[in-house]
Amino acid sequence: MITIALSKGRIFEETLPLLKAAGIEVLEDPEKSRKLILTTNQPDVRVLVVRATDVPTYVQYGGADLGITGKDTLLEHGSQGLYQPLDLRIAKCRISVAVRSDFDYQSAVKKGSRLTVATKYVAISRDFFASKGVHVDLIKLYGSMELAPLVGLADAIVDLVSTGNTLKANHLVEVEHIMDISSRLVVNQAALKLKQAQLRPIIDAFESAVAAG
Ligand code: PRT
Ligand code: MG
Repeated sequence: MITIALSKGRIFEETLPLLKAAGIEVLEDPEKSRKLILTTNQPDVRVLVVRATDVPTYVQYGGADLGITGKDTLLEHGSQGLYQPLDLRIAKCRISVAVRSDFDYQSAVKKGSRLTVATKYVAISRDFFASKGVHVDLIKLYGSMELAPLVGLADAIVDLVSTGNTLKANHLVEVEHIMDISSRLVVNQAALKLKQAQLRPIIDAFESAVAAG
């Protein structure tokens, strides 16, 4: 049995064509079904529906053999026990620093002010601001980071941006582009050895599908 961990939403949608290229079709719609284990057209391949941030954990501990997860999630989780053979170039976005449009970020940085930064991405933020030599107090949030500067909880946020519409709607502006993000294939290292014969063709099919664009 091959078990693939996926999260609902954009990653699931953008993964379907890659699975199809590997001859795998998911037989149930996770948006409609309450089932957490989905069957596929291949009797020995199943899909687990897990929270996006839990994908690396399932794969690391062997609850799933393969998973697809954002580079953002992977950087926060750490990559112990995970083989990362492919950038799938799906679910693309960037991770940025944003502030209220009336907050002068550049002069705060120049003055050496201590900034309060709200984010779900504590590890990425710590590394980024340390590399710039900016002192920060990090506040961990689990969602809706955009709210924090609006109510005075933080001077800045570190969050994912794709169209920029969410920032705009909340009168926030991007002041730093930390890095580009896309989703990665992650494979359990022990499974890669023990299930080579079944996993290799899937990884190779994904690779060709990504190369074909
Ligand atoms: O939603 P949940 O709390 O369950 O988990 P999650 O938010 O971690 O999962 P999900 O499915 O929302 O995101 C999974 C992955 O998709 C992320 O880890 C990223 O790698 C990737 N991705 C790509 C994005 C976006 N684009 C994106 N735009 N994830 C989130 N967003 C958010 C962004 O933070 C903003 O708040 O979508 C909002 C809209 O963005 P704009 O700029 O288009 O307005
Ligand atoms: Mg989300």
